[in-house]
Amino acid sequence: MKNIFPLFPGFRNKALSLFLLVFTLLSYIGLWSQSNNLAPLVDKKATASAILLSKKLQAISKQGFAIGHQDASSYGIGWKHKDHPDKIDSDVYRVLGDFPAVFGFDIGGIELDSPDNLDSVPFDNMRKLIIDAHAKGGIITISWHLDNPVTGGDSWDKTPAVAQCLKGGEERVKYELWVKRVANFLNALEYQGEKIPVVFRPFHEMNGAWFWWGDPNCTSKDYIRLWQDTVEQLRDVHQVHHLLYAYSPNKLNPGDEYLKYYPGDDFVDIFGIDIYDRNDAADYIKSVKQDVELMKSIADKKNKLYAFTETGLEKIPTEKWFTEVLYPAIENSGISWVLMWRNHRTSHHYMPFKGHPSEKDFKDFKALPKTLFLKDINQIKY
Ligand code: BMA
Repeated sequence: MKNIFPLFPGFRNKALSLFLLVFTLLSYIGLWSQSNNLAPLVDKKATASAILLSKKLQAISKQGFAIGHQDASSYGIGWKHKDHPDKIDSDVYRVLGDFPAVFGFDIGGIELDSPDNLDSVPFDNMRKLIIDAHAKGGIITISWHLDNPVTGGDSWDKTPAVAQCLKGGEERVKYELWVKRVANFLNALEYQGEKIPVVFRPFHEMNGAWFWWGDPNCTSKDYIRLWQDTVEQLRDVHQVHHLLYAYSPNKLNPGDEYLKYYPGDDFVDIFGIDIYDRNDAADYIKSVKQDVELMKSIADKKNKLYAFTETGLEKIPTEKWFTEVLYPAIENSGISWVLMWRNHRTSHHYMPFKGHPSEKDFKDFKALPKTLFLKDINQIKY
Protein backbone atom coordinates (compact mmCIF):
# COMPACT_ATOMS: atom_id res chain seq x y z
CA MET A 1 0.00 0.00 0.00
CA LYS A 2 1.25 3.53 -0.85
CA ASN A 3 2.35 5.58 2.16
CA ILE A 4 -0.37 8.15 2.74
CA PHE A 5 2.09 10.20 4.82
CA PRO A 6 4.81 10.79 2.14
CA LEU A 7 6.61 13.43 4.26
CA PHE A 8 7.07 11.01 7.13
CA PRO A 9 8.50 7.75 5.80
CA GLY A 10 7.97 4.95 8.29
CA PHE A 11 5.07 6.77 9.99
CA ARG A 12 2.52 4.52 8.40
CA ASN A 13 4.09 1.46 10.02
CA LYS A 14 4.28 3.19 13.39
CA ALA A 15 0.70 4.40 13.18
CA LEU A 16 -0.36 0.91 12.20
CA SER A 17 1.56 -0.67 15.09
CA LEU A 18 0.15 1.86 17.54
CA PHE A 19 -3.35 1.20 16.27
CA LEU A 20 -2.84 -2.55 16.60
CA LEU A 21 -1.46 -2.16 20.10
CA VAL A 22 -4.39 0.00 21.27
CA PHE A 23 -6.85 -2.34 19.56
CA THR A 24 -5.35 -5.41 21.24
CA LEU A 25 -5.32 -3.71 24.64
CA LEU A 26 -8.93 -2.63 24.26
CA SER A 27 -10.03 -6.11 23.25
CA TYR A 28 -8.27 -7.61 26.26
CA ILE A 29 -9.94 -5.09 28.56
CA GLY A 30 -13.28 -5.82 26.89
CA LEU A 31 -12.86 -9.54 27.24
CA TRP A 32 -11.65 -9.22 30.81
CA SER A 33 -14.55 -7.08 31.89
CA GLN A 34 -16.97 -9.44 30.18
CA SER A 35 -15.50 -12.53 31.71
CA ASN A 36 -14.49 -11.40 35.17
CA ASN A 37 -16.72 -8.54 36.15
CA LEU A 38 -19.81 -9.99 37.68
CA ALA A 39 -22.65 -7.59 38.39
CA PRO A 40 -22.64 -6.24 41.96
CA LEU A 41 -24.20 -8.64 44.43
CA VAL A 42 -27.70 -8.12 45.85
CA ASP A 43 -26.04 -7.50 49.18
CA LYS A 44 -23.70 -4.52 49.11
CA LYS A 45 -22.43 -5.65 52.51
CA ALA A 46 -21.79 -9.21 51.30
CA THR A 47 -19.13 -11.02 53.33
CA ALA A 48 -15.77 -11.75 51.72
CA SER A 49 -16.83 -15.41 51.77
CA ALA A 50 -19.94 -14.69 49.67
CA ILE A 51 -17.97 -12.65 47.16
CA LEU A 52 -15.44 -15.48 46.94
CA LEU A 53 -18.23 -17.98 46.35
CA SER A 54 -19.44 -15.98 43.36
CA LYS A 55 -15.90 -15.95 41.96
CA LYS A 56 -15.54 -19.66 42.60
CA LEU A 57 -18.78 -20.37 40.73
CA GLN A 58 -17.59 -18.24 37.84
CA ALA A 59 -14.21 -19.99 37.72
CA ILE A 60 -15.97 -23.37 37.78
CA SER A 61 -18.16 -22.42 34.81
CA LYS A 62 -15.04 -21.78 32.73
CA GLN A 63 -13.86 -25.36 33.21
CA GLY A 64 -17.08 -27.33 33.28
CA PHE A 65 -19.87 -27.66 35.81
CA ALA A 66 -19.96 -28.69 39.43
CA ILE A 67 -22.06 -31.78 40.15
CA GLY A 68 -24.55 -31.39 42.97
CA HIS A 69 -26.86 -33.62 44.96
CA GLN A 70 -29.75 -32.65 47.22
CA ASP A 71 -29.36 -33.97 50.78
CA ALA A 72 -26.14 -35.65 49.60
CA SER A 73 -24.78 -36.26 53.08
CA SER A 74 -28.06 -36.26 55.03
CA TYR A 75 -29.24 -39.70 53.90
CA GLY A 76 -29.17 -42.12 51.01
CA ILE A 77 -30.53 -45.50 50.09
CA GLY A 78 -30.37 -47.62 53.23
CA TRP A 79 -28.66 -45.11 55.52
CA LYS A 80 -29.28 -41.89 57.42
CA HIS A 81 -26.68 -39.55 58.82
CA LYS A 82 -28.73 -39.10 62.00
CA ASP A 83 -28.26 -42.82 62.78
CA HIS A 84 -24.46 -42.52 62.49
CA PRO A 85 -23.74 -38.88 63.23
CA ASP A 86 -19.97 -39.39 63.49
CA LYS A 87 -19.65 -40.59 59.90
CA ILE A 88 -20.02 -38.39 56.81
CA ASP A 89 -21.44 -40.50 54.03
CA SER A 90 -23.00 -40.03 50.63
CA ASP A 91 -24.34 -42.35 47.93
CA VAL A 92 -22.15 -40.48 45.45
CA TYR A 93 -19.09 -41.17 47.62
CA ARG A 94 -20.00 -44.83 47.93
CA VAL A 95 -20.10 -45.15 44.14
CA LEU A 96 -17.23 -42.86 43.14
CA GLY A 97 -14.93 -42.40 46.10
CA ASP A 98 -15.53 -38.65 45.84
CA PHE A 99 -18.26 -36.33 47.09
CA PRO A 100 -20.43 -34.11 44.96
CA ALA A 101 -19.16 -30.54 44.60
CA VAL A 102 -22.52 -29.00 45.49
CA PHE A 103 -24.51 -30.02 48.57
CA GLY A 104 -28.21 -29.14 48.50
CA PHE A 105 -30.26 -28.72 51.69
CA ASP A 106 -33.85 -27.71 52.38
CA ILE A 107 -34.95 -25.71 55.40
CA GLY A 108 -38.69 -26.34 55.07
CA GLY A 109 -39.89 -26.57 58.66
CA ILE A 110 -37.45 -24.04 60.15
CA GLU A 111 -40.24 -21.45 59.99
CA LEU A 112 -42.19 -23.49 62.58
CA ASP A 113 -39.19 -23.88 64.83
CA SER A 114 -39.51 -27.58 64.18
CA PRO A 115 -36.50 -29.75 65.17
CA ASP A 116 -36.59 -31.57 61.79
CA ASN A 117 -37.07 -30.40 58.24
CA LEU A 118 -39.95 -31.58 56.07
CA ASP A 119 -37.96 -34.65 55.04
CA SER A 120 -37.06 -35.62 58.65
CA VAL A 121 -33.52 -34.21 58.63
CA PRO A 122 -32.83 -32.75 62.09
CA PHE A 123 -31.76 -29.11 61.72
CA ASP A 124 -28.98 -29.68 64.19
CA ASN A 125 -27.53 -32.41 61.95
CA MET A 126 -28.08 -30.23 58.91
CA ARG A 127 -26.07 -27.39 60.40
CA LYS A 128 -23.18 -29.77 61.13
CA LEU A 129 -23.38 -31.25 57.63
CA ILE A 130 -23.30 -27.78 56.08
CA ILE A 131 -20.21 -26.92 58.10
CA ASP A 132 -18.60 -30.21 57.08
CA ALA A 133 -19.43 -29.75 53.39
CA HIS A 134 -18.06 -26.22 53.42
CA ALA A 135 -14.91 -27.29 55.25
CA LYS A 136 -14.33 -29.89 52.53
CA GLY A 137 -14.53 -27.18 49.84
CA GLY A 138 -18.12 -27.96 48.81
CA ILE A 139 -20.70 -25.42 47.70
CA ILE A 140 -23.91 -25.08 49.71
CA THR A 141 -27.31 -24.38 48.20
CA ILE A 142 -30.46 -24.11 50.30
CA SER A 143 -34.08 -24.24 49.17
CA TRP A 144 -37.09 -23.57 51.41
CA HIS A 145 -40.25 -25.67 51.09
CA LEU A 146 -42.10 -23.60 53.66
CA ASP A 147 -45.61 -24.30 54.90
CA ASN A 148 -48.64 -22.34 53.82
CA PRO A 149 -48.92 -19.53 56.38
CA VAL A 150 -52.67 -19.16 55.91
CA THR A 151 -53.77 -22.77 56.39
CA GLY A 152 -50.81 -24.44 58.09
CA GLY A 153 -50.77 -26.90 55.19
CA ASP A 154 -47.54 -27.66 53.36
CA SER A 155 -45.91 -25.90 50.37
CA TRP A 156 -48.22 -27.80 48.04
CA ASP A 157 -51.35 -26.38 49.70
CA LYS A 158 -52.38 -23.93 47.00
CA THR A 159 -54.60 -21.71 49.14
CA PRO A 160 -53.53 -18.16 48.23
CA ALA A 161 -51.11 -16.84 50.85
CA VAL A 162 -48.56 -14.55 49.20
CA ALA A 163 -50.49 -11.28 49.54
CA GLN A 164 -51.24 -12.20 53.16
CA CYS A 165 -47.49 -12.28 53.98
CA LEU A 166 -46.85 -8.78 52.66
CA LYS A 167 -46.90 -5.64 54.79
CA GLY A 168 -50.48 -5.02 55.89
CA GLY A 169 -51.49 -8.65 55.15
CA GLU A 170 -53.27 -10.85 57.71
CA GLU A 171 -50.28 -13.19 58.13
CA ARG A 172 -47.62 -10.48 58.20
CA VAL A 173 -46.64 -10.95 61.84
CA LYS A 174 -46.30 -14.69 61.33
CA TYR A 175 -44.27 -14.25 58.14
CA GLU A 176 -41.83 -11.87 59.81
CA LEU A 177 -41.31 -14.44 62.55
CA TRP A 178 -40.74 -17.13 59.93
CA VAL A 179 -38.09 -15.09 58.15
CA LYS A 180 -36.45 -14.35 61.49
CA ARG A 181 -36.16 -18.09 62.12
CA VAL A 182 -34.60 -18.55 58.68
CA ALA A 183 -32.14 -15.76 59.49
CA ASN A 184 -31.24 -17.37 62.82
CA PHE A 185 -30.48 -20.67 61.13
CA LEU A 186 -28.42 -19.03 58.40
CA ASN A 187 -26.55 -16.77 60.81
CA ALA A 188 -25.48 -19.81 62.81
CA LEU A 189 -23.62 -21.26 59.82
CA GLU A 190 -20.03 -20.46 60.70
CA TYR A 191 -16.69 -22.05 60.07
CA GLN A 192 -13.41 -20.80 61.53
CA GLY A 193 -15.00 -17.53 62.58
CA GLU A 194 -16.46 -16.82 59.12
CA LYS A 195 -20.02 -17.11 57.88
CA ILE A 196 -20.45 -19.98 55.44
CA PRO A 197 -21.60 -18.62 52.07
CA VAL A 198 -24.85 -20.07 50.79
CA VAL A 199 -26.76 -19.97 47.52
CA PHE A 200 -30.28 -19.32 48.81
CA ARG A 201 -33.04 -20.41 46.44
CA PRO A 202 -36.44 -19.62 47.94
CA PHE A 203 -39.82 -19.65 46.22
CA HIS A 204 -38.63 -21.84 43.35
CA GLU A 205 -40.69 -23.20 40.42
CA MET A 206 -43.10 -20.28 40.72
CA ASN A 207 -44.33 -20.76 37.13
CA GLY A 208 -45.62 -24.20 38.02
CA ALA A 209 -49.03 -24.55 39.61
CA TRP A 210 -48.03 -26.74 42.57
CA PHE A 211 -46.82 -24.36 45.30
CA TRP A 212 -48.83 -21.65 47.08
CA TRP A 213 -46.30 -19.09 45.80
CA GLY A 214 -46.75 -20.32 42.24
CA ASP A 215 -48.86 -19.26 39.30
CA PRO A 216 -51.91 -19.10 39.35
CA ASN A 217 -52.04 -19.06 43.15
CA CYS A 218 -50.58 -15.55 43.33
CA THR A 219 -49.97 -12.68 40.94
CA SER A 220 -46.47 -12.07 39.60
CA LYS A 221 -46.63 -8.62 41.20
CA ASP A 222 -47.23 -10.06 44.66
CA TYR A 223 -44.62 -12.77 44.09
CA ILE A 224 -42.03 -10.12 43.27
CA ARG A 225 -42.98 -8.09 46.33
CA LEU A 226 -42.69 -11.15 48.55
CA TRP A 227 -39.23 -11.95 47.16
CA GLN A 228 -37.97 -8.39 47.56
CA ASP A 229 -39.45 -8.13 51.02
CA THR A 230 -37.84 -11.41 52.09
CA VAL A 231 -34.44 -10.25 50.84
CA GLU A 232 -34.87 -6.95 52.69
CA GLN A 233 -35.82 -8.68 55.93
CA LEU A 234 -32.86 -11.07 55.76
CA ARG A 235 -30.29 -8.56 54.57
CA ASP A 236 -31.38 -5.29 56.16
CA VAL A 237 -33.28 -6.33 59.28
CA HIS A 238 -31.46 -9.52 60.30
CA GLN A 239 -28.05 -8.68 58.84
CA VAL A 240 -27.63 -11.90 56.89
CA HIS A 241 -24.80 -11.00 54.51
CA HIS A 242 -23.50 -14.34 53.31
CA LEU A 243 -26.11 -15.26 50.70
CA LEU A 244 -26.23 -15.33 46.93
CA TYR A 245 -29.86 -15.27 45.82
CA ALA A 246 -30.95 -17.70 43.08
CA TYR A 247 -34.14 -17.33 41.03
CA SER A 248 -35.31 -20.62 39.55
CA PRO A 249 -38.45 -21.08 37.48
CA ASN A 250 -39.48 -24.53 36.32
CA LYS A 251 -39.16 -25.76 32.72
CA LEU A 252 -40.76 -23.22 30.41
CA ASN A 253 -43.92 -24.40 28.76
CA PRO A 254 -45.13 -22.68 25.59
CA GLY A 255 -46.18 -19.16 26.54
CA ASP A 256 -44.14 -19.10 29.77
CA GLU A 257 -41.81 -16.13 30.14
CA TYR A 258 -38.62 -16.77 32.06
CA LEU A 259 -38.63 -13.28 33.54
CA LYS A 260 -42.31 -13.03 34.41
CA TYR A 261 -41.65 -13.30 38.17
CA TYR A 262 -38.13 -11.84 38.09
CA PRO A 263 -37.65 -9.69 41.18
CA GLY A 264 -35.09 -7.49 39.41
CA ASP A 265 -31.34 -7.14 39.01
CA ASP A 266 -31.00 -5.73 42.53
CA PHE A 267 -32.61 -8.82 44.07
CA VAL A 268 -31.15 -11.78 42.19
CA ASP A 269 -27.54 -12.96 41.91
CA ILE A 270 -27.93 -16.23 40.05
CA PHE A 271 -30.33 -17.42 37.39
CA GLY A 272 -31.56 -20.97 37.61
CA ILE A 273 -33.93 -23.43 36.02
CA ASP A 274 -35.49 -26.69 37.26
CA ILE A 275 -36.22 -29.32 34.62
CA TYR A 276 -36.84 -33.02 35.21
CA ASP A 277 -36.67 -35.82 32.68
CA ARG A 278 -40.13 -37.41 32.74
CA ASN A 279 -38.84 -40.48 30.94
CA ASP A 280 -38.66 -38.74 27.58
CA ALA A 281 -35.00 -38.16 26.78
CA ALA A 282 -35.56 -36.35 23.48
CA ASP A 283 -38.01 -33.89 25.00
CA TYR A 284 -35.74 -33.41 28.02
CA ILE A 285 -32.63 -32.66 25.95
CA LYS A 286 -34.60 -30.28 23.77
CA SER A 287 -36.12 -28.31 26.62
CA VAL A 288 -32.90 -28.20 28.65
CA LYS A 289 -31.01 -26.85 25.66
CA GLN A 290 -33.71 -24.31 24.86
CA ASP A 291 -34.29 -23.06 28.38
CA VAL A 292 -30.65 -23.00 29.42
CA GLU A 293 -29.77 -21.11 26.24
CA LEU A 294 -32.42 -18.52 27.04
CA MET A 295 -31.30 -18.26 30.67
CA LYS A 296 -27.68 -17.93 29.53
CA SER A 297 -28.50 -15.09 27.14
CA ILE A 298 -30.24 -13.20 29.95
CA ALA A 299 -27.50 -13.94 32.47
CA ASP A 300 -24.72 -12.95 30.08
CA LYS A 301 -26.34 -9.60 29.34
CA LYS A 302 -26.62 -8.91 33.04
CA ASN A 303 -23.20 -10.35 33.92
CA LYS A 304 -24.73 -12.80 36.38
CA LEU A 305 -24.10 -16.46 37.06
CA TYR A 306 -26.49 -19.21 36.02
CA ALA A 307 -27.03 -22.84 36.98
CA PHE A 308 -29.20 -25.90 36.45
CA THR A 309 -30.73 -25.72 39.90
CA GLU A 310 -32.72 -29.01 39.93
CA THR A 311 -32.89 -32.01 37.67
CA GLY A 312 -32.94 -35.76 37.45
CA LEU A 313 -34.69 -38.83 36.13
CA GLU A 314 -36.53 -40.55 38.97
CA LYS A 315 -35.12 -44.05 39.64
CA ILE A 316 -32.80 -43.66 36.58
CA PRO A 317 -34.40 -46.43 34.51
CA THR A 318 -32.24 -45.39 31.54
CA GLU A 319 -28.92 -47.03 32.34
CA LYS A 320 -26.74 -44.53 30.47
CA TRP A 321 -28.79 -41.47 31.43
CA PHE A 322 -25.84 -39.53 32.82
CA THR A 323 -23.53 -39.91 29.83
CA GLU A 324 -26.07 -40.08 27.03
CA VAL A 325 -28.86 -37.75 28.16
CA LEU A 326 -27.71 -35.31 30.83
CA TYR A 327 -24.17 -34.72 29.56
CA PRO A 328 -25.04 -33.90 25.95
CA ALA A 329 -27.86 -31.64 27.17
CA ILE A 330 -25.51 -29.45 29.23
CA GLU A 331 -22.05 -30.07 27.80
CA ASN A 332 -21.70 -26.64 26.22
CA SER A 333 -24.12 -24.74 28.42
CA GLY A 334 -21.76 -22.69 30.58
CA ILE A 335 -23.74 -23.44 33.76
CA SER A 336 -21.88 -23.26 37.08
CA TRP A 337 -23.52 -26.37 38.50
CA VAL A 338 -26.21 -29.00 38.04
CA LEU A 339 -28.06 -30.38 41.06
CA MET A 340 -29.66 -33.83 41.07
CA TRP A 341 -32.56 -34.23 43.49
CA ARG A 342 -32.56 -36.42 46.59
CA ASN A 343 -32.06 -40.15 47.19
CA HIS A 344 -35.01 -40.77 49.45
CA ARG A 345 -35.91 -44.41 48.74
CA THR A 346 -35.52 -46.90 45.89
CA SER A 347 -38.71 -45.58 44.30
CA HIS A 348 -37.73 -41.88 44.69
CA HIS A 349 -34.06 -41.23 43.97
CA TYR A 350 -32.07 -39.33 41.34
CA MET A 351 -28.47 -40.42 41.90
CA PRO A 352 -27.16 -43.95 41.54
CA PHE A 353 -26.35 -45.85 44.72
CA LYS A 354 -24.16 -48.91 45.28
CA GLY A 355 -25.67 -51.75 43.28
CA HIS A 356 -27.85 -49.59 41.02
CA PRO A 357 -27.59 -50.52 37.29
CA SER A 358 -26.39 -47.02 36.33
CA GLU A 359 -23.35 -47.16 38.64
CA LYS A 360 -20.95 -47.85 35.77
CA ASP A 361 -22.42 -45.06 33.66
CA PHE A 362 -22.07 -42.64 36.55
CA LYS A 363 -18.37 -43.52 36.79
CA ASP A 364 -18.05 -42.86 33.06
CA PHE A 365 -19.86 -39.54 33.60
CA LYS A 366 -17.30 -38.59 36.21
CA ALA A 367 -14.51 -39.28 33.71
CA LEU A 368 -15.96 -36.86 31.14
CA PRO A 369 -14.07 -33.59 30.75
CA LYS A 370 -16.64 -31.15 32.12
CA THR A 371 -18.03 -32.95 35.16
CA LEU A 372 -16.52 -31.52 38.33
CA PHE A 373 -16.82 -33.33 41.65
CA LEU A 374 -15.45 -32.18 45.00
CA LYS A 375 -11.80 -33.03 44.35
CA ASP A 376 -11.99 -31.32 40.95
CA ILE A 377 -13.36 -28.02 42.21
CA ASN A 378 -10.76 -28.00 44.96
CA GLN A 379 -8.10 -27.79 42.22
CA ILE A 380 -9.59 -24.70 40.62
CA LYS A 381 -7.97 -21.32 41.29
CA TYR A 382 -10.21 -18.30 41.63
C1 BMA B 1 -39.90 -33.03 46.40
C2 BMA B 1 -40.04 -34.47 46.84
C3 BMA B 1 -40.66 -34.47 48.20
C4 BMA B 1 -39.82 -33.61 49.16
C5 BMA B 1 -39.56 -32.23 48.59
C6 BMA B 1 -38.61 -31.41 49.42
O1 BMA B 1 -39.47 -32.93 45.11
O2 BMA B 1 -38.76 -35.07 46.88
O3 BMA B 1 -40.73 -35.77 48.67
O4 BMA B 1 -40.46 -33.49 50.41
O5 BMA B 1 -39.04 -32.36 47.30
O6 BMA B 1 -37.37 -32.03 49.56
